[in-house]
Amino acid sequence: MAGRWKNDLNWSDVTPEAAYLSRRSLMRGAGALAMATAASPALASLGAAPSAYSTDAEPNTWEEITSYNNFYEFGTGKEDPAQNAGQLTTDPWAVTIDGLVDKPGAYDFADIMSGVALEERIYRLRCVEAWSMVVPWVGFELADLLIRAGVQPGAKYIAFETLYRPEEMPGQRFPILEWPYVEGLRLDEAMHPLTILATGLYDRPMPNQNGAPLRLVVPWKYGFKSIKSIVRITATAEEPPTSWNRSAPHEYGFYANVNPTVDHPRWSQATERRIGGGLFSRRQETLMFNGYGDAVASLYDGMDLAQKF
Ligand SMILES: Nc1nc2c(c(=O)[nH]1)N[C@H]1C(S)=C(S)[C@@H](COP(=O)(O)O)O[C@H]1N2
Ligand SMILES: [Mo]
Repeated sequence: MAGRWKNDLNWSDVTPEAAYLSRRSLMRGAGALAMATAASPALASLGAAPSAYSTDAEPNTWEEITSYNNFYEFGTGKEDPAQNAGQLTTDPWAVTIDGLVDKPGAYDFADIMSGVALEERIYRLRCVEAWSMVVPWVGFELADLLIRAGVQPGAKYIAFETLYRPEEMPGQRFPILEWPYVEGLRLDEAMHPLTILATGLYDRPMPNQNGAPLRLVVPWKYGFKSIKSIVRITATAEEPPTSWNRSAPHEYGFYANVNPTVDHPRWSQATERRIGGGLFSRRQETLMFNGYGDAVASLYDGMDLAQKF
């Protein structure tokens, strides 16, 4: 049964951070959208507005972003998701919002979308495997949805769950991870204006291999926190389990903040390979919090980041 939102809260309830990021000009945003539209005549534009939170870095191409993926539900190879995700049914789609919220329910994707203002957010994405991309996501702030659901005072964390449907997700027929894929954020991380639920990229609806119809994007954390194809969002008092932490706790922590000074036990995190950089391109330095430190470092004041990795 689909719930209906009461739009009794407005967007000003979500206070944006001071404009700490260099403002991306509207002209540049408009140009990027026009280009994307020209490159994809078959699909309707989502009409997302540009955002001051976007990076000025050159986005990766549609081809790169949609053909080099991690989505283990469709296989462990980088090309498996593009090959196998086409069979995923994303309509109808419902997201259950439950736990410590005022308005729990199973909400139709359309209901969720009816109350949000879509923005383009061009973010750096840094995978824990030390490759990176720049992706022009389309989405809305997770905080908008959490405010509409009415997160209750006792909630300290937000848990997320991916669809479990082995008939359409061949990777789930194998015990690669414990299924379904689960992730979590501390409530303040979830409410941060950089944290979005993305429903598209390059001004087009989200391709299945990138996590259709909606996936999390947390740009200052390693990519595995950005859980795809979400069917459940739960407000909870306890730190929720997360898939990669469950699978290899000494390698992947709950926080997973991008940190060039804390190496993975099996490789350095000091540098990264930008996808599409070309065969002879130099690796680039990985930035603390993936370059979003001005916006998020204060969330971790007094925390030992080598301990809480
Ligand atoms: N459900 C689910 N979400 C997932 C993954 C996954 O295997 N399953 N992989 C994660 C990892 S490791 C990364 S780097 C990003 C990749 O997102 P992209 O393929 O859109 O670039 O998705 C994350 N979200
Ligand atoms: Mo990743």
